[in-house]
Amino acid sequence: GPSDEPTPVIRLNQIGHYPASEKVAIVMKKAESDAFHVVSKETGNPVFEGNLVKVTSSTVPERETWKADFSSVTAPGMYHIQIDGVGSSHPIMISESPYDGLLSAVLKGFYFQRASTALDSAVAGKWARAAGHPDDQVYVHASAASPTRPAETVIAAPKGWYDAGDYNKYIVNSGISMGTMLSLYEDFPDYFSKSSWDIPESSNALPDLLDEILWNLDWMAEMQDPEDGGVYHKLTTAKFAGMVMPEKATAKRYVVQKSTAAALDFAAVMAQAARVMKDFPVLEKRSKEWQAQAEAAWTWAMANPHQLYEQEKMNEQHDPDITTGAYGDSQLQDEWIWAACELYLNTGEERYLEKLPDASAISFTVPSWSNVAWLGYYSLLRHADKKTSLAPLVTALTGTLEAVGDEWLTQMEGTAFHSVMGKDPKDFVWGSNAVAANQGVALIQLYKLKGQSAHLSAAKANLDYLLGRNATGYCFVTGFGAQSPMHPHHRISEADGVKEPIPGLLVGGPNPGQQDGCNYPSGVFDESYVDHVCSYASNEITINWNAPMAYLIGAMVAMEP
Ligand code: 9MR
Repeated sequence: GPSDEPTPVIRLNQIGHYPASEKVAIVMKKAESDAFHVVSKETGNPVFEGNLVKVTSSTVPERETWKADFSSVTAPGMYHIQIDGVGSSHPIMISESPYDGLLSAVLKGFYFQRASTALDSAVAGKWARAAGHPDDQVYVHASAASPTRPAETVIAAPKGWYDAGDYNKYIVNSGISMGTMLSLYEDFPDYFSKSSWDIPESSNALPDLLDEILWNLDWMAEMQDPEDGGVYHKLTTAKFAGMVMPEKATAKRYVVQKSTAAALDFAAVMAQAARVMKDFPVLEKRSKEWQAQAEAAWTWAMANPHQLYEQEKMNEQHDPDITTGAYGDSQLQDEWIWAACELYLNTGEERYLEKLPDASAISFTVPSWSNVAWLGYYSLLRHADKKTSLAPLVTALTGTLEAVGDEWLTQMEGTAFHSVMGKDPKDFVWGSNAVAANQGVALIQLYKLKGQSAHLSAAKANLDYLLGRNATGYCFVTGFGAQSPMHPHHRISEADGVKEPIPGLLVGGPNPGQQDGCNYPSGVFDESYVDHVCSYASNEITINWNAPMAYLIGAMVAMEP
């Protein structure tokens, strides 16, 4: 009967926990009793009784929540929480491998974003589709004209991942996505050299993670003008396409203006790719080419340090107007830092270090598409032992990360959902779920450096947040969880005629900016989410949000307790 329906009032990770993990549910409403029970699904018997503890949230004081800590339940199995007068929760899984299916799906999410290819039903199942966007005839936009490539010159730049719910391919946003995915491999090579999740290349000699990265790298490599080393900011149609399948979205595609941000992000990615891939015999030669491309992009950026991508200004000067995503950034210090770190690690050339701040000026910022400094710093820390000349900087980076991690541990206690995400309403930007995931990535970097389990636990708390322990009650990955987005702002999911959205995609999440003007159920910062296709500001999916999610889950699985 209806009384058996789980109550959404009990918020928890809807996917699962390792036996040894901290396990917490947050209850939004309470009856008289403080008691809660964890009940075994198999036997129907209670296995644990605990007390709800009132949470004092500093950010939404008027909202009352209670914490149910059931960490002491460790036996693998299926459970639910039962609270008299409140109801029973969504199912809870405790398992030695709670995230394997989720990880495969989130990584396969990148395969589903592939441009220029048909997806075969043997691999894509009911989400099989025809090929679209061959991108073998892409036009040089007037803003990108050069002596050797005047406007309307035709170039080819096939493959790549679609950025998001739209079909364009943006270098800046591919930058952070690729950096994060390459770091996942670089941090956990033992796990990811063997791990496979059914993509067309699964039976070749390369790890699936690198094959997937190569799909986008092959596109990126074509975005550099071989003549001068400059990199086009994006490959795009003039306007966003309608909500149609890729093969129906056939408007003319352009490469537009070269930008300094694109050149530096490109340089960082190509350098990191060269380093990560060079030891595979089939990639040895291309790794040298990527390194050369990285250096050429750096040289171009040094000669053109202020080529900002300002779309409106560009449209005043050139036709046709380009109105797709801008990824415009006016602060490039962090892009210099990232590219400098990757190139320095590959070459040992001190000139790159001139772009890094003094050790005393290091501060922490959570990575985002417009702020990539710490991608470079993570790489430095990863390889620190090989470069003793970096000692003062490495000490400063480690100390900074430690201070941030410890501050987050304290702040977590004052959040409504027992996660780092929630400590500050300002974290709830467009794509806030990626802020949560990138906080998790930072905590994992810290855990790798210092080995303190509290930092790993805090990373897992943000994963719990993303998988359902949050103010919306949604598990934010399509296809996963008891309450999951069904209507992401994603052209393929909307147009393919399949009821279920493409699985394994992280939606943007709560965003009180509500720039899409859709009808949201709430304006409170962490409730400001709507599962409607209209909502590109809270319910779109992107590669730069999926990448830190893949990293966070991938790290958990690779470091399996
Ligand atoms: O993720 C981007 C977000 O940080 C910006 O505030 C927003 C508006 O400029 O754009 C977002 O990026 C979108 C991009 O421009 C086009 N593809 C979809 C992206 C996610 O909505």
